[in-house]
Amino acid sequence: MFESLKKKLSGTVGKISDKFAEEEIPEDGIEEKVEAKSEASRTTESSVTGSEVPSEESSLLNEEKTSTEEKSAESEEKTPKKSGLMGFLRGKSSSEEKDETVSESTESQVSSETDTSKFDSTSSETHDKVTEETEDKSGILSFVSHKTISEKDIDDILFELEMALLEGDVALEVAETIVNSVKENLVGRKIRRRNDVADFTKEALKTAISEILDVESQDINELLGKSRETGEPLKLMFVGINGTGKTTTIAKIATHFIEKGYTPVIAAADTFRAGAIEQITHHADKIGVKIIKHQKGADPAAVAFDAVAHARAKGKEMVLVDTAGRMQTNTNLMDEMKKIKRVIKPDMIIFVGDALTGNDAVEQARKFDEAVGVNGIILTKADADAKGGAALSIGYVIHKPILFLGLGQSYGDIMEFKPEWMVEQIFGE
Ligand SMILES: Nc1nc2c(ncn2[C@@H]2O[C@H](COP(=O)(O)OP(=O)(O)OP(=O)(O)O)[C@@H](O)[C@H]2O)c(=O)[nH]1
Ligand SMILES: [Mg+2]
Repeated sequence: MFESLKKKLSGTVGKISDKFAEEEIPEDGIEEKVEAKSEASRTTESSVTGSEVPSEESSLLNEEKTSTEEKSAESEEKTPKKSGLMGFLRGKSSSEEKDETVSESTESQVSSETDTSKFDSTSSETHDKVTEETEDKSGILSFVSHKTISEKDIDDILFELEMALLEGDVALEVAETIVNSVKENLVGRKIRRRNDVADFTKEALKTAISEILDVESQDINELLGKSRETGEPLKLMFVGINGTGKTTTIAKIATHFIEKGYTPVIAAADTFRAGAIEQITHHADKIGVKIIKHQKGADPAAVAFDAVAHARAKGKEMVLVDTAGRMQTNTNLMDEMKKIKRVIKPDMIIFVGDALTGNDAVEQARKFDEAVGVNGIILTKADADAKGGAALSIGYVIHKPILFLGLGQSYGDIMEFKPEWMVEQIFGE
């Protein structure tokens, strides 16, 4: 499930990582560097206190640093292109402006610290920053070892991601939101270890997708608990175009809640399509649920009304209303749905969409929402859905939660949808 979406996102992590792999960022971060130079550092520290004369190694190191900085400063004057580690610090984009003050004073520290005796500067501002850097990254060498991610670094890759998401049937507004969120999250972040890039990117994508999936949801279990207390059945009306899986889903939902100890009743309110009443009767018989039906061509609202009356009379907690997916015209279909809604006043109107139809499912959801108001979504055929576009987009676009996913053709093939679960599917190992 969602394999293709997973691949696209991990591809982006890879591409952004590769982009920075050419940069001179230490593989294991500054700790390793500090360790390698520990002798030099120790000597440097001693020299700060003035108790020892700096060793040859330490002076050598300082010389190296001075010449690197000079080169960088020179190259910066000639060309804005970033060069070397100091180039990273100097190559500021607009988004790096926020770090500008720190970077600049850090650089000036580097220059002044080339004479290690000046390390313990009397300038309290400089001293604070050095201390901060030193405590934070355990070594004065550390502040030449990072690069700040700029918009320019990732723009092309994120554009590619946006295109890939669109190809994967992710809705335009969702693809844009993801890309903007990732950009906002990454730009300005400092890379200190090579692995940081992959970790940051993965986290940024995860955050973006979690936010997209975070739609406030009504808990059917809670509503059912209330129904049991009040004796008023919970009325769920299932809508969607033909063939998306409404009838099968009703049988699955009934099975799901029977297992939780509730007693549903089904209303065969698709009186339009030939064979629809027989189809749902067959399911109801198989799972042992009472079905209320009239003859073909009868008024669907009247069937739904009778089912509610039956549930009230018999103390059943839920009414599941099957509806038609096609009428003579689409206007007729929506009018029919509005009429059922007026007559039984459902607690929830649940849109059933076929995950495999991607953006079409999203557009259908939008239309039903505009016509009758949708409270929740069930996406069917998720078992065969590699793209994940509809699952990712549909809730965000109509601001309604996905309640369940259909995962096959058997009655047990349904699961409650949890955003965390989808995030895990996409980013888990
Ligand atoms: N693989 C898979 N197939 C499903 C799923 N849900 C439904 N189907 C299949 O989709 C087809 C259509 O399902 P129905 O339940 O008849 O769809 P409907 O929305 O009631 O269709 P109409 O009555 O024509 O409006 C059937 O063959 C189902 O078995 C699912 O989650 N996974
Ligand atoms: Mg049907």
